[in-house]
Order: sequence, then C-alpha cells, then structure tokens
Amino acid sequence: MNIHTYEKAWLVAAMVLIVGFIATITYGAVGPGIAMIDDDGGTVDPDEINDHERFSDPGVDHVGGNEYEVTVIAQAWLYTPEEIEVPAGSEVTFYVTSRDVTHSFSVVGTNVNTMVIPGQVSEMTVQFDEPGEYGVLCNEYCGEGHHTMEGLLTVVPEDEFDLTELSVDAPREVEAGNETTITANVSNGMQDDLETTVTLEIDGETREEEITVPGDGSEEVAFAVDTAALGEGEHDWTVTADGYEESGTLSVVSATDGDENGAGDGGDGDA
Ligand SMILES: [Cu+2]
Repeated sequence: MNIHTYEKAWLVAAMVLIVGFIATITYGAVGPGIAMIDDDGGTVDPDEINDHERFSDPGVDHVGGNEYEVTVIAQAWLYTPEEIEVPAGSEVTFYVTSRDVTHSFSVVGTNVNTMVIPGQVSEMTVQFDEPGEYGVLCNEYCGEGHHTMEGLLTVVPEDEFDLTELSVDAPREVEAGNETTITANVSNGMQDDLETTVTLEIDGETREEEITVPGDGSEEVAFAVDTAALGEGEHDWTVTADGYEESGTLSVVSATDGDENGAGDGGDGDA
C-alpha cells in the first residue's frame, strides 16, 4: 500500500501529539504530586458545624512527630482561622468545609487547591519543607465580597514553632490589706511535654516558677500577691512563659474608699 508522504507526515504529527498529551497528564499526576480531592473527608451538616467534634474548634492541632491537622471553615467572606501557622518540615492534613455556599481553599504558589462545598469535608495532605508565607484565596465566585476572601499560611522555622497559649487571670482592683492571686494558665497544644519558667514581675520584683506542661494539656501557676506589701496605688504586672507575655495593672485601693479611686498615694508602681 502506498501512503502519500503528506499523509505520513500528518500521521506522525498526530502520534506525537497523542504521546505528548499522555506524557503531560502522567507528569501532572505523578511528578508534582497532584491528587484529586475525593469524598474521604466525609460529610458535615453545615447547620451543626458549631457542635461538630472537629469543626467546633478550627485551627492547628499537633498529631505527633511532624504531623499536624489544620481545620478550616470557609464562609462568605472569610476563613476561620484567617491565619494559619505550621512549622517547616511538617506534614499537614487540611480539613476544610463551608458554612454557606461553595468556596475554594487555594494556597497560592502550591498545589493546594480544592473546592469547598457545604456539607462536604475536603481533606488533603501536604508537606511543607521551606519556611515562607503563602496567601490563601477563594477561587470560586461566592458573592459580592468574594475578592476580599483571603487568609495567610505561614510556614515558620521548626525551632520557632509551638502551640503554647498563655492566659492570665488577675483582679483589676483589690482593697489594701487583702491578699490576692495572679493566676497564669499555660496550655500546651503539642503532644510533647513543655518545660518552661513562668515569671511574674510586679513593681520590679520578679518571681519564677518552673513547670512542666504535659502534652495536649495545661498547667496553672498561682502567685499570691500581698497587697499590704505593695501599698496603695497602681501596680503594673507582667507574666511571661515560653516567650509569651501578658500584662496589666493591679489597683490597690484603701479599704474605705471603693472603686475608681486607685491612684492613691502608694506611688505609681515604677517597675
Ligand atoms: Cu468564597
């Protein structure tokens, strides 16, 4: 059979194109690690998100080792949480759902890009190796505020990352002569124990307590404060733990005059 030269040329060109298409798709699927989001993430009733085991508390959770889980709720027109921080070298599994309409969760500059459908949970696992900042965008038009829907994902160096939270419970005003307490609560979101020093500084005097906060737990330190020793007036205090700081002012007022009259004669608590 005789085939015309042009016919042959077109046949070869068509073959090359077909092989090229298959190679492109194969590279896309295997090379950069593109995975389709399937229904593995399960479902969640959009009206019951606030009572849901996972979605009632969105944010970053440490699973163990270098594995983290990040739970995100998309809604018109924001992400909760808006800012996500994970350590470099971590393997992060995102769980994203929508409270209202269809959105997307797209991490700019990475291959994290999923549609977020109310009722469905999009689950995807990604490895973040290098520190950096990535914008999070919604790629599905979701209403008039669509263009303002954004978040931020920060990959921080491993040694700068923790899931420590410090909260302090301190009275605003105390009558002179009474004893009071400034209580620091340190919670540790990592699975490993956290050893840290809780420091209270009040009126230039520093007190310290060493604590070990168990993994996924919290520890309380109560500092008894003697108002008679402090004297009447405003006293600035600062509590620090694991690099976190909280501060406030304690007013010691005379036993006879009640509130609003803290700035007495006891000096201004220069620290
Ligand atoms: Cu949206």
